[in-house]
Amino acid sequence: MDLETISARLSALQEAGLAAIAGATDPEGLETVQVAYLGRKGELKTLLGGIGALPAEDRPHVGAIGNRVREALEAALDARRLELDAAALDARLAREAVDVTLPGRPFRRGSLHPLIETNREIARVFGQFGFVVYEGPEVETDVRNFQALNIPPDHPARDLWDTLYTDMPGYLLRTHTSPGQIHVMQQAAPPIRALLPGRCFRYEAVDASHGFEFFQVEGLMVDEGTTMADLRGLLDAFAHAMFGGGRPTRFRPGYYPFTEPSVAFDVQCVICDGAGCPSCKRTGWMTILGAGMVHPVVLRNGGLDPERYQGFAFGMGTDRIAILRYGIDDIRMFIENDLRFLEQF
Ligand code: 2NL
Repeated sequence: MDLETISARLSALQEAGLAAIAGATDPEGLETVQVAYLGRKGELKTLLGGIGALPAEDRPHVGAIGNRVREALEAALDARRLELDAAALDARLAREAVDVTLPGRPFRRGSLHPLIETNREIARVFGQFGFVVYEGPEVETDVRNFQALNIPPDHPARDLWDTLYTDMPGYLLRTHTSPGQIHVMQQAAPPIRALLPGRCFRYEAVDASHGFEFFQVEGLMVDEGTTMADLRGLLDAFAHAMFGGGRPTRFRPGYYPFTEPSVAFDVQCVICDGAGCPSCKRTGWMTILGAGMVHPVVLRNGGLDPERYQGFAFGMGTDRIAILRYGIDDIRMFIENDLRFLEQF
């Protein structure tokens, strides 16, 4: 190969290279072009490899041309790389542009379920009297749910048709939150002021006033010298906080195996103010909870000495309290989760 041929090939190579660089449309394509022309096994290296066949005096000349070609290609590569990067940035900015003048997406606020709301309100009121909220398990032992509470084996509540039993012998779904109070008595030392809200289960035929699961809140106080008068004063304060100050209340005799004596606690009907209406079955009173002095046998089962300590306990269905507060007439509403109902609270 002579000087003229190799010079001509070098300038042809430069032109082809410049064209390829201009034709690259992305950074990867540009990289390929760079390797093909300037790489270790690229066209320029290959062409200059033939320099040894030239007469010695021509070699510097060809070397100089070769350098100019490489510099020209490198400059073009750098310029094209800047162009492509700028184009890629523009495209990305256009793609990710945010129109800050668009109105925001409406965001729907949730609300607490009315039963949870009611449980919290009950806990807030008793919290002011020093009652602390505890929670017990929903699966309980037969011992804590029945035996410890002085409910004998032949008691009707233990009928298969009232209690949901598990596959594991001796374990059942709690029918009230009282077994949680047994946990508290066994673990805490008096003075005890415990509040136990929670879901309970009964094997019931479902209708407007019976569900197979329901929420209950139970309270327990144990100390030296606790009396029925303490119970009455506390429940009065509760009734007034929930249903309005000054509303008359009363105790009626009741029966529970775990309290002695036992009472039903009534407030004057909030619908008719005692005049008598269908809601209170014309009695002028509405029963809101059951209560009593903790049975000595139950205290002993809780690990406490009934000669030294006395206690009272009370229990209420959250559903019932919520119905009275919100004027709802079908407790199934609480578990059906129909948003049209729930969104009203
Ligand atoms: C109701 C009545 C009541 C209790 C629950 C209780 C718990 C212990 C000891 C004694 Cl550990 N009593 N709980 C007492 C009286 C009534 O609930 O109608 N609940 C819906």
